[in-house]
This record gives sequence, C-alpha cells and structure tokens, in this order.
Amino acid sequence: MNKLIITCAISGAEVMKEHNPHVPYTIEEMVKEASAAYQAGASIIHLHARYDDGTPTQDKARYEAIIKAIRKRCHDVIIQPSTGGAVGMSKEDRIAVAELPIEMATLDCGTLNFGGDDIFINTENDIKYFAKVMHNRAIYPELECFEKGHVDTVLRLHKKGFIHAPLHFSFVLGVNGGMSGESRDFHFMRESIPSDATYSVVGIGRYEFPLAKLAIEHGGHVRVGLEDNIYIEKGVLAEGNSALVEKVVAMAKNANRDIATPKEARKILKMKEFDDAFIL
Ligand code: KMH
Ligand code: ZN
Repeated sequence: MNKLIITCAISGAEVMKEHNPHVPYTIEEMVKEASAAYQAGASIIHLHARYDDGTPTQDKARYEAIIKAIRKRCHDVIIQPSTGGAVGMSKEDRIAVAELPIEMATLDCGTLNFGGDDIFINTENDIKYFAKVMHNRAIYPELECFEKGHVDTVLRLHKKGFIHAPLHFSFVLGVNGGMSGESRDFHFMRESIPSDATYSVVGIGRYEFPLAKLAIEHGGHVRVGLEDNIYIEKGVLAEGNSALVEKVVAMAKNANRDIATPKEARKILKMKEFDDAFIL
C-alpha cells in the first residue's frame, strides 16, 4: 500500500489552553509543537496563527513570523496555513496568508453550522474566490469537506473549471453541525471521490482514532492534532501534538503501513518538489 501521510493540526482557532495546556499560542510554542510533531512523523503541519494571548488571527505578518520560525527547525516540512481562520472572519482576512510564498493551504468547500450556534460561511462564490486566488498563486488546495454535499460541490466546480486537479480531499467528520464520523460516513465519503483523487480523514473528538484506523486500512491519509482532538484516550489529555502523531504512527506500524516523509508526501499528492522559494 502507498505510504501514509500524517498531517498535524497543531493549533486550530477554537481550542484553548483551558482545554489542553499544550495548545500553542506564542511563536516559540508553535515551533516546539510543530517540530515535535514533525520528528514524530508528521509531514504536513496544518497551521492557524494565534497572538500570544491565544486570539486567532489571519494576520499575514504573524503567519510569516511563525512559518519562518518553524522552517528553521523543520526544513522540508509542508506547511499548510488555514484560509478558514475562525468563524466570523471576512474572506479578505482569511485569504491574506496566500500573499506569502506558501505551497499549500486549506480550501473550505461549503457552509455549515459549526459546533453550536456559529455558522462557518463558505458560499459558492467564496469557494470560487479562494480557489482562484490559490490557483493564481500556485498554492495547492487541501479540499476540506465537512459533509457529502461539500464533496459534490468540489466535483461540480472542478468540472466547471473553478477547482483544478490534483484533488486532495480532507473529510472533516464529527463537527457538531456537520456529518458524523462513523464507519458508514467514512465509506460514503471515500466512495464519492474520483479514483485518482487522494484523501485524508480529520476525525473530530472521539472520531479521531477510529477514522485514522479506517484510513490506514483503506489507503487514505490521516490528520490528527489538538485542533481536532485534545485526548490521547478517553478522559486522558494528550501531552502535546506529538503524542497524537505517535499514536497514529504506532497504528500504521501495526497495519504494516510505512510513514511518508515530506518529500514522499509531495510525490503522493502530485505537488511540486520542495523549493527554496518556500523559505521565507
Ligand atoms: N476554524 C474553523 C472555523 C480550516 O482550517 O480551513 C475552520 C477551519 C477550517 O479550521
Ligand atoms: Zn483548521
């Protein structure tokens, strides 16, 4: 089977130190969490910038400082900034990070109720706007789909020429307001994408490891991290992002699936090779 790409979502925009003290806010904390996750086997770091007090921000200068610092410790890791940011941010603020020379970023593929009364807005025009900016800047989109309708939207916009191949999906399952992350949901999603597309699972909360197991067994890829889940097992807080990555590495080993390096991940995803231009 192909090698397993592990993404680590180290920070998120919603989870706070009150939930798990290892959630990074400062640049130093971001570097510590990212490099430990990279050493443990993550080839992609999914990144939300925060200010030192934990407030989420899409400020370009803050991203630049974090990315520069991570790059010094994890030379060839794939850094995937969020263009989702936090609920309520404008699309102009969300996409500002795309002005940096980044190789990959998230592209959120539909609107949903988000964890209660919040609404995470991604209209069809928003999706086209983000896709166009990213395409024009040669930024590889990670297609985040929170339910099956979002996959259908991607396929329709791809057919119409707004979203370009290669298609790499992330099935974000288990958000309250989105699709759940049961085995039937996983199979429905994976069977709904073209055979030449790739996918990663993003299991929220208790879905993180059961979905990781399914993806490992079926040739998919896996994202873990404190953005998505703060527990290493029921009721036990994870001692940082690297503990979550290590658990997936052990699961992959059990299933005889090797872990992809960043170089191998770029090849599997049909990305361009690492370029010094990505060093800010
Ligand atoms: N924080 C969520 C509202 C992304 O990174 O693009 C959106 C999110 C998706 O986390
Ligand atoms: Zn995110």
